[in-house]
Amino acid sequence: MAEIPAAPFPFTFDPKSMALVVIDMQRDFAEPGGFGASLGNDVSRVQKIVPTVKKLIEGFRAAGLPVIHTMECHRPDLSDLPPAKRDRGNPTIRIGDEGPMGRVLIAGEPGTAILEELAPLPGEIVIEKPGKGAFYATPFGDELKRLGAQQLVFAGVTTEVCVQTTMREANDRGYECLLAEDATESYFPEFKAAALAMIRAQGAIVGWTATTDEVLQGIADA
Ligand code: C5J
Repeated sequence: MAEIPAAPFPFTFDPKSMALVVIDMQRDFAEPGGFGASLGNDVSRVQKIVPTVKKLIEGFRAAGLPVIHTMECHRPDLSDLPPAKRDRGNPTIRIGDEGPMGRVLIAGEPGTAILEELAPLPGEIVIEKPGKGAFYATPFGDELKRLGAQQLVFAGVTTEVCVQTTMREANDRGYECLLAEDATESYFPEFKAAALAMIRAQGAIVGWTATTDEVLQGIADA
């Protein structure tokens, strides 16, 4: 077994069962004119982690380990968008509306795409998810089983919403989860700090956290 010097204690792993899950690094959350900005958020916070997420992705690829990407998005007919989700908040444009980057958070629209720098390679798994968690109404669980993945490293946005929800869902399903601290971000720095603390509290009740360099060093030493 290999080891990453994580908090609250080292994360031991078998490289054969490791995968990277990159959550929702989409233009709609990172660029002006998208869903995140429509809710009044400072999207530059998300842009700042792009080089670190890229480094993590490239490290997994170089080690021959799977990279899975998720995208929060809905069908063009909105049949998978509960009114409770569409009506929430006070955005300038709602999910499904026409915005500067096409229809907001709709599959296939320019704004829904993963950022170009982090684009999936042909053959990498891309999970389109209508919820905050990646297991709900998607083939994510089946894909993890197919890969034989048991230990998951997480990156992406936002820390306390889609990342934490997916980590909690994965933890309940028996996966061991580690969040790369500097490859995730929130629009609210205090929520990011709280989410990291919650995840590793009580002896890793949801999982572990470590820096991208610590993760990549652990993989390189394995
Ligand atoms: C949000 C996400 N925050 N990907 N989505 O609505 O975290």
